[in-house]
Amino acid sequence: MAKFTRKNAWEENGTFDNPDLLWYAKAVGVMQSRALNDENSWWFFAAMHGEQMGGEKFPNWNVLPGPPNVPTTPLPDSATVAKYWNQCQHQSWYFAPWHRGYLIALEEQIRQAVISLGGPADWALPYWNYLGSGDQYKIPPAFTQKTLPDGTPNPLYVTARYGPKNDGNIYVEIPPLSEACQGNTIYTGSNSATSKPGYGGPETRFSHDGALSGNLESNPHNLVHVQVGGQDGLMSDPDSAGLDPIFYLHHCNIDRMWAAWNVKNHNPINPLWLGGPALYGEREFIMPLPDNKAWVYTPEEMTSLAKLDYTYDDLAPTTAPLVEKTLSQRLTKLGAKSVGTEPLEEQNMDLGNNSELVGANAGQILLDGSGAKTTVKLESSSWKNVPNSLMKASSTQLPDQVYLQLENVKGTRDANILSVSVNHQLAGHVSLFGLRNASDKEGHNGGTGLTFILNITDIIDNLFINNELDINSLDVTILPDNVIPSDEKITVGRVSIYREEQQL
Ligand SMILES: [Cu+2]
Repeated sequence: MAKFTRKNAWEENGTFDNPDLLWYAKAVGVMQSRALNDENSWWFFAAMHGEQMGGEKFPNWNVLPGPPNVPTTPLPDSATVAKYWNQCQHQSWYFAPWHRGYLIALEEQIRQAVISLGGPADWALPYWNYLGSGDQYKIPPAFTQKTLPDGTPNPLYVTARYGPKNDGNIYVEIPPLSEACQGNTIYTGSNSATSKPGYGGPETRFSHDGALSGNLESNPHNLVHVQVGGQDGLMSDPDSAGLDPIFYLHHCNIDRMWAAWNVKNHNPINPLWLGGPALYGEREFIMPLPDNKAWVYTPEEMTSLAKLDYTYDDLAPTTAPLVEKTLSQRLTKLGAKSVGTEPLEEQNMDLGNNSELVGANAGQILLDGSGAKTTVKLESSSWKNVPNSLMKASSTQLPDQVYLQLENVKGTRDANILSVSVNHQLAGHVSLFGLRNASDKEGHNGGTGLTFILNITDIIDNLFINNELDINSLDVTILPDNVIPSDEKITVGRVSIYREEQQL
């Protein structure tokens, strides 16, 4: 039996009748009463995820609207900052294990504060299962009350949390949010530029920001950040997200999804993943604990919940109905053996590295308020393989998978979601969480921006079946969910199409 069990935050309807939430609120208040340079403070923990103090850069914490009223002094000494701050791992295969350690450290801080207030010694961090049934797509109500039941200010209440429509209604939209990533079978695809990132993300070194998110990180993780935060909300940028108390319940659910995925699927056995960036001589993963000790951990040490002495009240595999896709229905009729209960798209999302570029648009496009349209010219000698393979699709011959790639997407604000369509059919939604850092020339990856990969095989198959598949080109439309402010520029470096042969 694990010592600690993390439970659903929507118990008792997500109100302060749920003792996990009431004690969390009080303990967050204790951490918030500590100074910025105290390693046990709320502010220090948020800065370990990320911060961009000073200079012109957002969020420049002193300009954030309160509450919480975020201190910007006194700063810790520079050695402490270098050791702890700006540590979070994104667009990386270290995303899941780094955040698991981060949650454990925060949970321990909160638990000690709970105990100091006379609360239960087995308090554990609750999770927000936004993909669950009923009202769970909404933020638990305890986070939107201005006061606690005793009338004092509610530390879980945050001003800069605006929601998907920027109107202060906080919920997630399903779709585009989905748990389709749970159907992936491979943690990390190969790490060539055109490879699929897999469930857990591409192989990287220490990656405070990067180009390509793994599927768990893309959806639901990145979408939830931007939908909860809205335009310039704390959750919409990794350098302010840790200031919002809902952050940790969101990540607790991501951690739970990883644990549920591990019931059937394996983590990498690559020593470079197991050992973490410290193996390359880069920064180690390190957290302060309440007794003023530092805790250093590796991804390998994050792979067993039993060893970490906690569990979840629910680790059941996904129960949501999977979206039936035309192509998989077609193949099921044909008796293709690999088409089971998982959608074909997700099964193949992490396969192979035999992809071939079949076309690209003319080059960089600028998104204005109404988005952008572009035409991808197809190279007929390689593209003709796609309709050929769709025509011949059978139980022994799976058709080519077709991927659309948005390369080097750059901009200055993370708070947007792009809807991408091919020939007027929706291909998917991508969240720009991480965009600002990924576009920063002085940033970790030199400002090359974010890259997104969408599987568009079903769209191509629909066009093919309806005799509408143009052999020369595809039209791609990119629409922002939120209006792009006039002082902001979002650019897409290139739009390209790849095909990938399938082997049975
Ligand atoms: Cu996050």
